Amino acid sequence: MLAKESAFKQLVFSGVQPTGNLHLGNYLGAIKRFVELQDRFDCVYCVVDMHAITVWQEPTELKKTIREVTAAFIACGIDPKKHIVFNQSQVAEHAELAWVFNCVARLGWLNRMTQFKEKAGKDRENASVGLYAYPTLMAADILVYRATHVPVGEDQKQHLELSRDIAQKFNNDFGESIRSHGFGDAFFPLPEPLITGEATRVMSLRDGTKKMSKSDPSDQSRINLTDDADTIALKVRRAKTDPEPLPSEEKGLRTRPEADNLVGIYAALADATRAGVLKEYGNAQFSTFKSALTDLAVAKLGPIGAEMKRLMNDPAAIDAILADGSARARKLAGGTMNSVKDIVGFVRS
Ligand code: AQP
Repeated sequence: MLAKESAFKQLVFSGVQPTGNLHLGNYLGAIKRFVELQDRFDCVYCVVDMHAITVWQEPTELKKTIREVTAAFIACGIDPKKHIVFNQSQVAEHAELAWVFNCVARLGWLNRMTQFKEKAGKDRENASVGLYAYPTLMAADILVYRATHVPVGEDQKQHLELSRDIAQKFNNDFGESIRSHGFGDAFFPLPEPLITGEATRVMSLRDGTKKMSKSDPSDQSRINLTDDADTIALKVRRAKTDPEPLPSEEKGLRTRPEADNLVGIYAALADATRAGVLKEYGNAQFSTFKSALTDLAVAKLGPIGAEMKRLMNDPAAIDAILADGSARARKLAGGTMNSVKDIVGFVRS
């Protein structure tokens, strides 16, 4: 029988790709949640640059976006002294454990991953091997810290389930070795996804059935964390809606994806619920609601964007945060990797 998950020290891990255009979805679905979890858990937050290169990244641009995501973490309120903030490529153990997991995960499991299908599109033969193996690297990111909780947006749920399958199979396949090395019945925890709140899947402002995404060619589809007040106001004003006023109850949003999205965004920004927002704005015209949403978004995002810009003016200070976080992450990851090598049967000096 597997050890209970509570047998593991509680630890939060999550990552964001430095692929440009950090947006409201990344903030509400992930980074805002990272900030909230800091009081209850030890946290490890990673700029996953090795994931980013699974699709082409311009090298000079990549350096800039790694620093930009780091600046966003700090500007949103993550404390890099109390917790660990670093970039993935500075901790080689992520890649090392990913290789072991490539040998644990099954082709059939990876073939089911919808993100690969969506990102590779019709030209699958031309996709990188890295894009295909993305989920095993993600499992390694989490499990190299033996993290127990992973805050992510809804789109990452399937990858998290795969991470749990990999952890479980490793624990089963190497069960005897795990026990003989004194690790009890399970070496890896089964990491829990934390997908909660009103904005686990923020949708495009141009199409309420499509996820808000960094790679959408239309900048009007998303609110970027660095957008100024005028740009936010324009994007909210132009956001697609339907002709009806807002419903007074949540069930009235079910068949209205654009209305549901805007109410969800408002609720998440205000730390409220959709029902609470509709209490105030039920039966309001979109013009009234959009103007309130603009004020709220500018009030919440304005200071973050300004702080990001200030931090980005001092890249050496950002690099120092990443160097310090990487050194601390390496210690934790190195310990796990030594144990994994012993469990798998590698000889090490
Ligand atoms: N629209 C979203 N709503 C809620 N959460 C979201 N996340 C992303 N989009 C939304 C969450 O943000 C975290 C970091 O995402 P990522 O940078 O690792 O990768 P991503 O999911 O590929 O981001 P994009 O914006 O969706 O990029 P593209 O355009 O490449 O598809 C994750 O926790 C994610 O769930």
